[in-house]
Amino acid sequence: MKKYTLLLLLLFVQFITAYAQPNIVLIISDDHAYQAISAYGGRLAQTPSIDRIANEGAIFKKAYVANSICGPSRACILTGKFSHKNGFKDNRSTFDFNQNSFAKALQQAGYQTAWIGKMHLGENTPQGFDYYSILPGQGQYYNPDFLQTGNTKKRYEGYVTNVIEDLAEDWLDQRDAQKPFCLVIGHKATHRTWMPAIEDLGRFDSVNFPTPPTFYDDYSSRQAAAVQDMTIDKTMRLGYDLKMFEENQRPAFLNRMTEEQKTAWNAYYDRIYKSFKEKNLSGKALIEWKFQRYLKDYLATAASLDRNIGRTLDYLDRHGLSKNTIVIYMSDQGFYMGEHGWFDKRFMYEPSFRTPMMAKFPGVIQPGSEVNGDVMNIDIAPTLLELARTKIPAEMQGTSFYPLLTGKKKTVRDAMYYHYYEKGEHSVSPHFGLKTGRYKLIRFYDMVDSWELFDLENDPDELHNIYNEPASAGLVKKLKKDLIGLIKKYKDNEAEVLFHKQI
Ligand code: SGN
Ligand code: CA
Repeated sequence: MKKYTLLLLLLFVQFITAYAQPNIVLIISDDHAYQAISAYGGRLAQTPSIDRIANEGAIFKKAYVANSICGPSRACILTGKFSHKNGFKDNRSTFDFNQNSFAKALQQAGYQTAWIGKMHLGENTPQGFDYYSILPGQGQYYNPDFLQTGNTKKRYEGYVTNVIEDLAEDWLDQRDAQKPFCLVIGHKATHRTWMPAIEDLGRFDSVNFPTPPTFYDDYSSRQAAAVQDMTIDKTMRLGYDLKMFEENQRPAFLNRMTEEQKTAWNAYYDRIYKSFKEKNLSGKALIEWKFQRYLKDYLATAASLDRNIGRTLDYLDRHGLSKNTIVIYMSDQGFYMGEHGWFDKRFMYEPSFRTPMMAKFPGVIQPGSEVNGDVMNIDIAPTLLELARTKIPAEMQGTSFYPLLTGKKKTVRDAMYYHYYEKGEHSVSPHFGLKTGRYKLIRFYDMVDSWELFDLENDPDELHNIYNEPASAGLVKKLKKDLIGLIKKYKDNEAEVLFHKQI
């Protein structure tokens, strides 16, 4: 009899574990390019912790964003809606927290929720999070301030990526262990101006990075690419971005550093500056020197990011949480690591439209699997809600990719829609477009008025705009029909008017 009771108890525990709502850890970094992640085959640097998520779970080869810029991307992730529906179209917007979000839906489903780190959604008080500790705006790399639940502001000494992880672990320590949780960790790294932690200064000094094949792109056949302001050559600044300063022109950001941080920082960059001056570079040699310095600093911020993601994974292991927790790692968008001669993002071209993404969830996601179906950042919210076994609000425009995680399906969408709005910094013309498996059709409007069409199979680097070629006429007609179909489906009324506007 005793044996049966024990067996029943065991079955009951198994049943409860299998059906318990899983915990969710969503890690969103800022501007982290898939080219800089070793799990993607990138050879620029090793990212062992991020790769660990891919190895223990799945790597997404075709994850894309609806609007390739910080705040808008996070608003898409949170709401499961495109920018024209969630209202946060560019970084100057302020998010309307009165609308629904995965965080609010999870709270209603019994979750405790927290957002810690960079959020970048404007001035309004966050809703949907039992706890938040967020960087104001872009935040600071050194000794950052945080806005916390209850409208308090607190400064923490240390390097931002470490501090964010510390705060995330503190929250996990203090949470109610009886309830499932959803924790969003928003990292500032690898955002401009790429300030490494003291311990990572010089980490890549002995490495010479290869320039990408499109580094000296001449932008022929692509008007919008020709008028942007985001080249390593002209836009990237020697002082501001690459920290090359005369001793008597030290930058203001040093003022926040402790004496110890300042001394180590100046010792390192003064040495680089001295050797830079001695070289007296110009022309291509100067551009390539800037490229090297850019990558060294960027990848050093990524090294700290990767270490701290390792800390998150270790915490979950140490506390027996890994088994029932889905961990998703993604960036808010992709980034140019010198492709087309650029840094920054915004364009619907692959390096910025695509974003790195991987997820692990033992028992559900097969370790070492590869997801090749297209997914978008607006799909995150419905996916999380399906995982939590709660209702997906009808207004969410994304599609849950849960069947891709379990391997039940290979695709959840045939085509992807994109709309970028911001005008100003970096001079990228607003545009919208569609990507099917093989083709990409883009309509630039406002700063430049043009259409672009790329055959990604024959031209993966998107150098040849074939929109105006007579042989493309039939294809253009078909893709335009698909594009207007998506515009109507997603009710992007502004784009519908622009679509019909004659050039
Ligand atoms: C800042 C950066 C830009 C960057 C935007 C948007 N300039 O304005 O280079 O494109 O953020 O980035 S900086 O001089 O302030 O570094 S986003 O990731 O926040 O969208
Ligand atoms: Ca960003």
